[in-house]
Amino acid sequence: MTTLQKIKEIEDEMARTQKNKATSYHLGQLKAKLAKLRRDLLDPTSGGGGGGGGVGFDVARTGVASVGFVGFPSVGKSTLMSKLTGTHSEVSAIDFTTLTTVPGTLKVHGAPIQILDLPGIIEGANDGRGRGRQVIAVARTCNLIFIVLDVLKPLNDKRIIEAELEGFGIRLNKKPPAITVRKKDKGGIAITNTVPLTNIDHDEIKAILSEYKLSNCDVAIRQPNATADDLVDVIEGNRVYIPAIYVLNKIDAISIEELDLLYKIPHSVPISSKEWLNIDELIDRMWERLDLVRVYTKPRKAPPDYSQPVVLRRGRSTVQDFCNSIHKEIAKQMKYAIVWGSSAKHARGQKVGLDHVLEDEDVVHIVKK
Ligand SMILES: Nc1nc2c(ncn2[C@@H]2O[C@H](COP(=O)(O)OP(=O)(O)OP(=O)(O)O)[C@@H](O)[C@H]2O)c(=O)[nH]1
Ligand SMILES: [Mg+2]
Repeated sequence: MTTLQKIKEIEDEMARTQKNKATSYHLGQLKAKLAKLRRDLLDPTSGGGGGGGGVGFDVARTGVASVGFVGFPSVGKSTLMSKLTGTHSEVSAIDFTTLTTVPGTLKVHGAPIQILDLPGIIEGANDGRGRGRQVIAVARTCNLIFIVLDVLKPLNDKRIIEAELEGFGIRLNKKPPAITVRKKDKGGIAITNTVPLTNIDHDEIKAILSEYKLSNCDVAIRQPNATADDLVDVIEGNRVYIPAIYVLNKIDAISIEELDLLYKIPHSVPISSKEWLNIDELIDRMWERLDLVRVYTKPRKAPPDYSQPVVLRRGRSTVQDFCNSIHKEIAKQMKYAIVWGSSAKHARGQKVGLDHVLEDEDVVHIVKK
């Protein structure tokens, strides 16, 4: 039996099995088995077929952050990309027009953002159909994913694409689950929870641990409504958590009433790339979700330079990161820095060291030794 057939068999069995006290151990086992098979499928060395990269998919990464466009063929990805960046990416009414990654750059609030137009995917992409696997491998490395949907097509397409990305270990608009699994040498299994367990019970947890041969470990659950999938994600460990925006394209072709309904979809922005409708909102939301930190430098006895911000990513926005992104020698030469803006304690500026965490639109002056 091939890995794909095994996956299908387990999925069918899970669909047949009702979740209750008597079946939860068995369901937990199945979930863990499924996750392991999916991992086999994606690992090119395991014989599951197909790798991550592929000819034409490795593009030079520029800019401080990247946005990847994922969607079915002909939803308008290339139309949007070409108009946003001014980079030509072939557009046509024929499916699978784009065959490789086409990179372009869009400057937002002074920050260069790399935009990656990708080929259309089809259902079954993460099982190795079409170029889907390479496309999703690129998406895995992006800081934000635009899931582009055609509003004239069934909304179920959204579910299909989400499932494809999830099958590849991408978690959309989600934080890593607040669950820890700590291995020990002996002592068996100890489960503690600071929140009530509403979606998972001890039997299911034990089944999953046993499937991963974890017979001695401490499991701590702090995640409200944690599920078996959350636990599997923590044990598997190679998940990526990426923000996503659902770009609902071609609204020029629908009525206002239909448009009102679309606005109810969380994390979505309805647009028309062809008629250039609502693109400002899309760029605003993109900026918001990228969550970048712009820092302006202030030379001695001169006003800050607001034209060229140093752009950092949240979580990597200390004074040290700021120095390094200008030149690697600067941090060594620095005596202290003066910071103005929201990260500073007072308006007249605060004296800080390399560890200080900067906020968006702060102004920094470096004092050398
Ligand atoms: N009505 C309407 N048509 C659009 C819009 N955006 C794109 N199209 C049309 O949809 C078709 C497909 O556009 P592309 O930009 O090539 O789509 P794609 O998603 O890049 O397609 P692949 O590269 O094949 O995956 C073309 O005929 C476009 O003119 C839009 O906002 N409204
Ligand atoms: Mg295209």
